Amino acid sequence: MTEQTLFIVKPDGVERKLVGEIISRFEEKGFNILKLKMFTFTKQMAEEFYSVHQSKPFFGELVSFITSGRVVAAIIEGDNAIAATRLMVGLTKSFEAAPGTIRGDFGLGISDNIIHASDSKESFEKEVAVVFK
Ligand code: FUP
Repeated sequence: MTEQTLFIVKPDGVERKLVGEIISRFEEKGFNILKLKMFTFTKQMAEEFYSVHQSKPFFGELVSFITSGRVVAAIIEGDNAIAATRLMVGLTKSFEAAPGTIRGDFGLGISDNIIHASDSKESFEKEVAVVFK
């Protein structure tokens, strides 16, 4: 089933010059890139983007980290894009993410876990509305 999803290379990924490597992985996997955008989240955008986490103890840190520098957002398209992308990204805590995944190969952090990817069609639609408005 052809589907679209969104990923965002977070400020740590941009800072560490991993943008090209990460986009390459998705191209090599077979996805089409439909949109690309480099920008810096405002606090208001970040709070909206992460609103499902509003009540969590890590919300402040999450907003502060994602607004700390430039990010690169991509909308990609391919078969089972949402699930396939989540597999390529790896578990949330980078130190638990399997080798071969983006988080598993490039980091150890939790807030600074290099990349975000939509976890459902609903999240994708909500996130695109924030990022590509
Ligand atoms: P993921 O979908 O893997 O990006 O993870 P979540 O949606 O569960 O969490 C979103 C972001 O919140 C993570 F990227 C990092 C941050 N987070 C923490 O800082 N601490 C936690 O215990 C869980 C998530």
